[in-house]
Amino acid sequence: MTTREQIVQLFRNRPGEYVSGQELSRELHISRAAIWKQIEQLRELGYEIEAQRARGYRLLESPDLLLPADLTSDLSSQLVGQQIHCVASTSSTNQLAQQMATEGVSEGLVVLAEEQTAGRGRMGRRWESPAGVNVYGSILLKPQIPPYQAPQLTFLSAVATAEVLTDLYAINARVKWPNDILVGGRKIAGLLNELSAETEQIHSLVLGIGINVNMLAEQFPDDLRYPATSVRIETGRSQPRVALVRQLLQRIDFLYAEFLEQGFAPLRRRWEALFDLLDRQVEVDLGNRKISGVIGGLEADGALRLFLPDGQVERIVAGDVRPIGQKR
Ligand code: BT5
Repeated sequence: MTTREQIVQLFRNRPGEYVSGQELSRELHISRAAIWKQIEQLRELGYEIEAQRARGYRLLESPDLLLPADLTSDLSSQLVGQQIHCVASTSSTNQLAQQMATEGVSEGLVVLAEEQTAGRGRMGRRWESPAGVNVYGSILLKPQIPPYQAPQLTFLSAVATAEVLTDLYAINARVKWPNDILVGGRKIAGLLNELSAETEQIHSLVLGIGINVNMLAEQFPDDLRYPATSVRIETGRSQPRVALVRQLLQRIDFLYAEFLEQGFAPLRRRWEALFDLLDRQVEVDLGNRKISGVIGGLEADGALRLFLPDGQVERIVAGDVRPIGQKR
């Protein structure tokens, strides 16, 4: 934690109370003049801090910055977010989390950035990551499961994101196979899970989550593959990111524990409940050919089960799925 974050943490531990300059200086082992300088810097960042000569400092208002001290206060999770690393800017939080994993960081690490300069989508695509408005985060997991089961965990971040968006903002977030989160057919979040494993053992699984929170329509480029939206566009007002991230981490923590205890079944049920195309007639574009059939849900390895007209079952591992006809 930086000195600034430690100061914020001290304020957070005593909500609404004055903390004297003397106490801050004693706790942080720096001079009172240095404390004053730090307070000034916090004010520049948008913290509203009252100073009273006889009583000390009091935190009145915090800006919507993603800082570990803010995120961990009131965070009720066992594993996810026990360590949070926040940076102003990085190429990609997934890349940073992977790098930290090779340096031996524990499972549950969360990496967050205010901005990504090379945000990654799938298959070499780009994720638009302007500064200060959205959530760009990566969660490091090291599950003790055989690598072939790892794809099951890729549905965890989708379920967590869609459930939390729906709970917090009363917007109807739905999942699109394999891994998009849509509201009214518009993409509000994208997920990129990256696995590092050998045949027998998983080294790390990084769950990358990008959520459009306060992004405005004019901030989206024109050439997106799907129409896009943000929480702000859907709810009509800007939303604090700290509460969203806290809920998200708690949700992932819960779902991960549930997965480790009970396996894929509960997660699969949750995902299927968020999926509009279950039991629907669809057409799947496989790149070289198109097939149609009825979606029968998720297979244990994350493939989509498709019932073909001749009664055969086809497993879809990659492709574009589009509904045709009415729900049966
Ligand atoms: C994804 O890829 O949807 C995965 C995005 C994952 C982003 C997170 S942010 C934190 C972590 N660190 C990273 O570096 N990445 C993860 P894909 O399905 O390939 O979608 C990418 C496509 O979505 C692009 O080609 C654009 O057309 C479109 N797109 C790009 N940025 C967008 C945005 N902010 N909102 C909506 N659509 C976007």
